[in-house]
Amino acid sequence: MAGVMQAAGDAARAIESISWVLFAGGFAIFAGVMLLLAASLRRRAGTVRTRLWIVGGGLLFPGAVLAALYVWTVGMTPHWKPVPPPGALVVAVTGTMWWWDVRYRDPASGAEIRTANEIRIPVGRPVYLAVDSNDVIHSFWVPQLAGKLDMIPGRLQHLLLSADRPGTYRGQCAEFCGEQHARMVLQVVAMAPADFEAWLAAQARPAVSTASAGQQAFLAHRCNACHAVRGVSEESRLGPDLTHVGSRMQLAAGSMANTEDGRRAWIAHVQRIKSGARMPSYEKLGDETLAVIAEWLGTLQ
Ligand code: HEC
Ligand SMILES: [Cu+2]
Repeated sequence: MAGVMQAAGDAARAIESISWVLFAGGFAIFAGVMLLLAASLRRRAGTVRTRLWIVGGGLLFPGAVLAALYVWTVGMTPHWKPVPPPGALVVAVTGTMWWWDVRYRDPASGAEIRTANEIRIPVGRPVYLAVDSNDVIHSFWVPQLAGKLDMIPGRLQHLLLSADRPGTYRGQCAEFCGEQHARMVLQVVAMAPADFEAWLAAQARPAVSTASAGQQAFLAHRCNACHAVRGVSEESRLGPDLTHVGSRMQLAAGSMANTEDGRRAWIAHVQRIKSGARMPSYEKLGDETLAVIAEWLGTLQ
């Protein structure tokens, strides 16, 4: 279980410590109250100093505890940073019903690199996420790395996180956003810095245009009306950028594994797999066409 209590970065670790203190403190106070209750039942009326207990236990004690928690947690909460700290990797993430559009800048050329549903980051380097939404309010939440941040249309917000060990950290939209909210999953993959640089350089390259039957079918059936494949077609942004779709682990925001069968099933039966998704089902293309498209998409590494 990859949850809040297995923090893998500073922002999440603050939340983990606060949670432990709240659990332990809450339990201790609950146990104390139960002991007092038991003791009070054994006393005879008139021997308890009511006023002392009301003022001390009912006002001063909770006041002191809450004030201390307030000072401690405010000090620990990561502060909002209007600009990225030096050396940070900047990544833009836009929530869309029901997937995640992810953009990087190519450090070599400054060009934009788009991908979807998967954010790769270098271990140990601060990552400054610029987060917003295309439609309704979503919420960015990768419990092992940081707290939640709402993704609000028309408002750019920032989240600073870092991973201190390599791994794949699951994220999930945490604000109900419509029928496929549950299938709005994202993966954050923390990699060794050199591996990350190599991955980013590969993502920066356009897809190699081939005269394959798969590419021809993709264009002939106007998949590019919604999907960009850099180097092949640069049209719409209504759907995820597919330039390097073959390099991703999962399809359609965690709906299925990114295998050839998975891609074929997805294209044919979108509305059965993720009903309401903003892409039509393409059973009508027939097995052979679906197979060549699925195969070609797999070559887009
Ligand atoms: C009307 C717009 C539209 C058209 C046309 C369209 N798609 Fe999509 N496609 C989408 C959207 C939106 C998603 C994201 C769905 C989701 O995850 O909720 C998507 C997701 C996908 C994915 C998964 C991508 C990922 O990163 O997980 C693949 C693969 C895909 N489409 C292939 C195709 C192919 C092949 C065609 C043509 C036969 C096609 N699409 C036509 C809108 C479209
Ligand atoms: Cu959601």
